[in-house]
Amino acid sequence: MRTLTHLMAATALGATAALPAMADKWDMPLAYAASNFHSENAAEFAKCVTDGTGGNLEIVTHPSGSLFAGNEIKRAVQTGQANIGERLLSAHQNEKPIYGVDSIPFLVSSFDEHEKLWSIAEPAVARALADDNLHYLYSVPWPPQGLYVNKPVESVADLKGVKFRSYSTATARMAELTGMLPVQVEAAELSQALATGVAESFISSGATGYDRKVWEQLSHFYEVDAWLPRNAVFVNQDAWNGLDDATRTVVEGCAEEAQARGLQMSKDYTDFTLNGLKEGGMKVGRAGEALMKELKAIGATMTDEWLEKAGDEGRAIVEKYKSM
Ligand code: PCA
Repeated sequence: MRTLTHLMAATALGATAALPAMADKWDMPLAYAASNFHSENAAEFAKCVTDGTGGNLEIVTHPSGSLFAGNEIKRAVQTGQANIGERLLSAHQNEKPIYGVDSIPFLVSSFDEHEKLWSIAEPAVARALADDNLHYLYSVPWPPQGLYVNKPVESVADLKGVKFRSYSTATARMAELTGMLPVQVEAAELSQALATGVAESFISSGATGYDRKVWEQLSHFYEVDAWLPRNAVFVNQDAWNGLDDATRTVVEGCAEEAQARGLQMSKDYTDFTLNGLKEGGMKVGRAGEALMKELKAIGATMTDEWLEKAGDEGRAIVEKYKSM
């Protein structure tokens, strides 16, 4: 009997030693609706990792701010409350100006220009994230940003006193400089903010207006192409360090695919959602010349302010972009 027990214990030990590393499950908080292209892309990325590691690393996405609200996600991953997450980086420009490199008004107005800027800025952003205990994996741009309002607007004077929903320092600053009254609201709370009159205007992509069905409250979307901000996906540095090489290779491969796929999804979603706004009854079109001229003057002020804060690193990125 003693011998049998010993034998069983030895077999169990041997079997354990032969098993691969313990399977791990990572929760991935996302701020935007499950049907939004960023969230769909992240779900595909999560599946790619889960399948590619044979279930050794399972990633489970939690859209709509259901696990952590948008403005909590970066801190949650930094501190290891979640191992991985996605966040709109420009919402953290107040922490480090480099996080707002994608929100310098009117520096880039199209996907191609934006990708050119990002190819220069990406290493600096990754370094800033590393400094925040975050390992950068991939990022995807939102479509160009336009102005949503509940009335026709021909000049900045028409915006005075309008209650404005902001999602970043840049959107809030633009509101201030146009005489609007900014209040920070996550996309997940946007419909409610509009329905209760907390906000009556905002700057965003056609995508977010479409996701949140804003035609129920708002009448106009002016395409001003102010900038294209990015969502970034990052991993807690300690969690990343804990992965073996084979797992890291799978995650990196899936991330590279997600970055390319997400860019295409963003482009495809642009026209689809602008058409959706029109079908919802909104007037969608380019802003008039007078309004554009005034917004660009405000943009120039904001660009100077950003360059001042971002110092040599920021200036070098913008100068390199302009010289390309
Ligand atoms: N949608 C997000 C950020 C940029 C965008 O297009 C939002 O409005 O919160």
